[in-house]
Amino acid sequence: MKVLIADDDQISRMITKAAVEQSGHECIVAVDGDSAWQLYKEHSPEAVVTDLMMPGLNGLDLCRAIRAAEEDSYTYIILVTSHGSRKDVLAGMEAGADDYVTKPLDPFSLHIRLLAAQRITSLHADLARYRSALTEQARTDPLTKLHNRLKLSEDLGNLHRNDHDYCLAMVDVDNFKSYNDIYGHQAGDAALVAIATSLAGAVRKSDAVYRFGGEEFLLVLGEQSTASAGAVMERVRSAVAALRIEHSGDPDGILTISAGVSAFTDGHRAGTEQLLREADLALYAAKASGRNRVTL
Ligand code: GH3
Ligand code: MG
Ligand code: MG
Ligand code: MG
Repeated sequence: MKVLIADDDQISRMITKAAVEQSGHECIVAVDGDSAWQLYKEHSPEAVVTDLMMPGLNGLDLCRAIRAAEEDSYTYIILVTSHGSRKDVLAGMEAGADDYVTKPLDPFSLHIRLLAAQRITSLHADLARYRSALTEQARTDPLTKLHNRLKLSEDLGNLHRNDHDYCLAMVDVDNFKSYNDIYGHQAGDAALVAIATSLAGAVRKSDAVYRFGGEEFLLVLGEQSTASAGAVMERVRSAVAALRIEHSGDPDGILTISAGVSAFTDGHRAGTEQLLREADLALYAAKASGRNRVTL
């Protein structure tokens, strides 16, 4: 572990440092509470061994500052108290410390506490990884691996909050019901994956592609105008057609998509629901006028 030591007394500092190193850990040493806080932010140590009484930021302040700053990580905090008085220990634990040792420091006492620290911090690291994997999974469509609607509503919320211009493109696969009927559901699934990959590959890194529903996708494009979003979508449409996935039930003989575009720009700042409706209406027009096309 990376262990931060905070003590204003030079002798105590050296004793603590020797004990921590003897336990096989890496040391970062601070001469008071303020520099301990700076070093904490700089190095994110797994454990902190801190004196209670220090000028400036004291041990209790340091505990509170660390606990307030923690998000996904957990820092195991061990207080070094000269008195070992119940009152000091209670205040320390209430401020966020996990354990304490008394001065004069017994290296063995510190060693066994650092073993506990290691176990607790690695458990917290596992939990943080698990939590972030779940967060990711909850926002991913399992078939296509695209973002799902939960992620879409979060992203649209952020775009609106930041007042950024963007365009929406609602995409629907043409005659897909008959594709399933002719080629089977499994082939249908494989075609959806191929189309999803093609959509994601045809837009810029800053644009985002979501699976909106069964064979419907939504693209969020960081475009300034409907016209330029239309040009992007025309490229996307031809990229899907270029896959040349055979579909005998389609007039073109291949799987194609239709798309409808709406825009959140200076002239038009409608709400999310309204923009989705507008993109859907444009999509409906694309379908009605013959499919395999983009409508603004
Ligand atoms: P249109 O050109 O008007 O969009 O015709 P369509 O046949 O694509 O439209 P419709 O909405 O009637 O059919 C959509 C079909 O998409 C119905 C459903 O079986 C299929 N579908 C939806 N989700 C999935 C999926 O996850 N896998 C597969 N294989 N098919 C799906
Ligand atoms: Mg002191
Ligand atoms: Mg549909
Ligand atoms: Mg369809």
